[in-house]
Amino acid sequence: MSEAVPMRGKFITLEGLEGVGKTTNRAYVESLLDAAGIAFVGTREPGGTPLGESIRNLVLHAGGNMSDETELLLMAASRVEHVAQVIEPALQRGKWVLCDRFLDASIAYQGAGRQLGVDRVVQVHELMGVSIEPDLTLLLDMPVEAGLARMAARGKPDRIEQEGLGFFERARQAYLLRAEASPHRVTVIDAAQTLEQVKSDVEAALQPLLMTGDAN
Ligand code: Z5A
Repeated sequence: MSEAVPMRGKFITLEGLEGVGKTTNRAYVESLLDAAGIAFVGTREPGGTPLGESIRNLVLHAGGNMSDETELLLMAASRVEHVAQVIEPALQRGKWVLCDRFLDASIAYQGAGRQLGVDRVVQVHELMGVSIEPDLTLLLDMPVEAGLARMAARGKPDRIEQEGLGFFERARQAYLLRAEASPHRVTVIDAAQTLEQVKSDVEAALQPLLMTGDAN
């Protein structure tokens, strides 16, 4: 007798600029999934696999110059491994995947921030066979300066965090355009609100998925 195939899990991503509260709200989403009895994998990009974490270290902390194209290819390489080894297998087993950043981040940072162009970023991923799309993306949005101010108390900025305001403004606009183009997938949350208000919006955005999802 053949085994029943589990219902495919849901894929949720958290996106936004520095300091908007992705890490904080990832923990909150995890607590909501736990409370709903949903088995999930929590992960991040760049990273999420041993190779991906090495790439993360390289791309965020490499000394000297790195071309923008190399930066894009490293982000994509980390993602290819992540999808193949972690995300897709988990979804196929019926687990949900909660990921801190995904393709939208490359479109925002490399496509718009580095001005490589959205089409080029999409083409690189198509070429590599990365076609998976999140079921829900929580885009935490707030003015660039406010996010950077939240991060000011943290230690030495990484290679990308050292960019100027123009870079982050372009990335923010690209994120908002992605949301406008895919309102069914991307929920924009005002990250400048109090944490309690943000959490309440996060929970509301998650509800429809929790209602349709298979709590396994
Ligand atoms: N990157 C890329 O270029 N291309 C790609 O394809 C991918 C990534 C995938 C690493 O990302 C870098 O890689 C990132 C983009 C690039 N670089 N930059 N610049 P990351 O996700 O690891 O790092 P990050 O974006 O810099 O995240 P972060 O610094 O950890 O920030 P966060 O997770 O969004 O924020 P947080 O740690 O949850 O909160 C920050 C502080 O604010 C903290 O003290 C909180 O307690 C506080 N906080 C949070 N919410 C609130 C509210 N609502 N009110 C008041 N205070 C709050």
